[in-house]
Amino acid sequence: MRSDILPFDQALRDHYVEFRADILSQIQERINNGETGTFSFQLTTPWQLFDFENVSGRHIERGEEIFSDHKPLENWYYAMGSFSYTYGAEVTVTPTSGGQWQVTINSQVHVFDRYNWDSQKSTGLAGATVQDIELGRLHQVGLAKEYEIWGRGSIATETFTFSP
Ligand SMILES: [Ca+2]
Repeated sequence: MRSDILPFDQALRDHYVEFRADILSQIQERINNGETGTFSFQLTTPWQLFDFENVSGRHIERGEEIFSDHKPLENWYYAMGSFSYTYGAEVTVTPTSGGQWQVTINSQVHVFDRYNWDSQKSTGLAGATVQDIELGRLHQVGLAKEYEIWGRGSIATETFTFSP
């Protein structure tokens, strides 16, 4: 998914920078509060929204032939539209010599989407505009089904030395 949706990959990189800064300030706070031995904690970020139509440097409008150069991106767009993601991490901090600490962050990306039909929106599909409310009616009569998508990435490990 990250390799198909490069703007999402970039959003994750940017989000991880913020997440890592939050982790470091939590570590700093715990050490300030008197931690002297190894400690661990878990942290998750609030859910973030990834919206194809809000990707910087790229103007995307429904119904436009904008994915002709990148089929996998188009597939994700039609399967999920906008979706939510979050980072979760397990952090372990161990004192080393000279007042420094070794930090290990095991982090993982989670993705969530509820594929439902929104009567305010329409999508250009095969040259025709299909109103979402029509698709919603299909759902109501049992021809199409709303569903949820949950996904998670592999665990990434980062280890480094932290000087309070
Ligand atoms: Ca969606």
